[in-house]
Amino acid sequence: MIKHDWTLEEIEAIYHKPLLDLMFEAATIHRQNKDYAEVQISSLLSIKTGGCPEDCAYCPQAARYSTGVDVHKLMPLQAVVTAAKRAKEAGSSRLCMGAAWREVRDNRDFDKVLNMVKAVNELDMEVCCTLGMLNADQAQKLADAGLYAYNHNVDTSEDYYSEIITTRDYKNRLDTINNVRKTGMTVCSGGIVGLGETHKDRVGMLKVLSNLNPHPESVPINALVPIEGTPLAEQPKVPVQDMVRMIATTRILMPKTVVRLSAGRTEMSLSEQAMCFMAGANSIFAGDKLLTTPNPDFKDDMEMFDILGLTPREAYKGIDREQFRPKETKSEETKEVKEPEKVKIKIPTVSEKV
Ligand code: SAM
Ligand code: DTB
Ligand code: SF4
Repeated sequence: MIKHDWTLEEIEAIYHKPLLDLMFEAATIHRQNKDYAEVQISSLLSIKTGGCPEDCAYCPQAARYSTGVDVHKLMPLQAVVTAAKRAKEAGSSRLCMGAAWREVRDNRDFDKVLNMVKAVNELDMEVCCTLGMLNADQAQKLADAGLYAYNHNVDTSEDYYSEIITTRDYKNRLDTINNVRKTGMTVCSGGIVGLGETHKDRVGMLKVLSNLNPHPESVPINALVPIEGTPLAEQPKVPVQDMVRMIATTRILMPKTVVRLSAGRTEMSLSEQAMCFMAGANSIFAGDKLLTTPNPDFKDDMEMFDILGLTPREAYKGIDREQFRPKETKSEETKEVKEPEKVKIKIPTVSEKV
């Protein structure tokens, strides 16, 4: 049963079950609702890195922390296409392009991103972007370019949010998610475990996500990657059982959603990741880099898939591909210029002239 009115008490009761009962329940629901052996694989590409004006306490790309991240401006289209082809050949069905922006602006960089979306779509990959806040018009332009998913994480509970980010508020995040939803694109929204939040905050975050109607099609659960130079550099490693609890609870609350075991896999053994798949995870980021930090390489992940009997899901499986083709919109430069209406000039008669 799909529910959108989960209460904190109901979610807490699930989240705090004995771990093996929780895993068993999540695995059962997973098997009832999904082909549990099929795992969706996305690759990340940072198309604009670092120099971000925001103060997200976890982020290596915030300009105000000195993290040593390699700052670069927007990548050229050709380099994006090359990276996308490489990801597709390695086995990814989706490319997620990330930009260290607070929000999208209506400028030439945004036009370039729209062209990147079209170009990657034409490779028959699912295309995702994570570019910060969007207004309704910008969301529609991305949808028209053929974007399949937009990632915008709520990150944590509303109560804990201001401890982590002060340069925008929770409502801003929900407004962007709403703008994405209205276009027909799919929503990817999740959060981070290990920011110093309480169990109640984690439950609170899952309440927000599971009360969205419809549920996000994809929910990434990230373990904090602690970055030197950020305020959260000294956070302890997230225990694997906490990731399992979050993934299993997400699976139970949102049975049909793709639950993504996201950042933090380099710190996990194969058996720890197996527990996460058992608890209902059915997606990963693959490729040796997330946005700026390391990730297991494809070869190791494919070996893991072999051992666990998992298979990659093909792009657009069970989805109306035509709905996500770029629309035939004309760019500003190529729009037909309408002939100006002829102005009728009345030529004065000789008698009028005098
Ligand atoms: N600037 C855009 C934004 O904030 O929406 C898009 C890029 S941002 C890097 C995308 C997401 O990456 C963040 O919302 C956060 O959930 C995740 N993230 C960033 N740094 C992380 C870290 N050190 N550990 C885990 N997740 C992280
Ligand atoms: C998400 O939830 N996790 C990804 C993706 N969405 C954009 C990003 C993880 C970033 C980890 C830190 C880094 O590599 O910079
Ligand atoms: Fe900027 Fe996004 Fe990093 Fe926040 S998470 S500092 S908005 S790049």
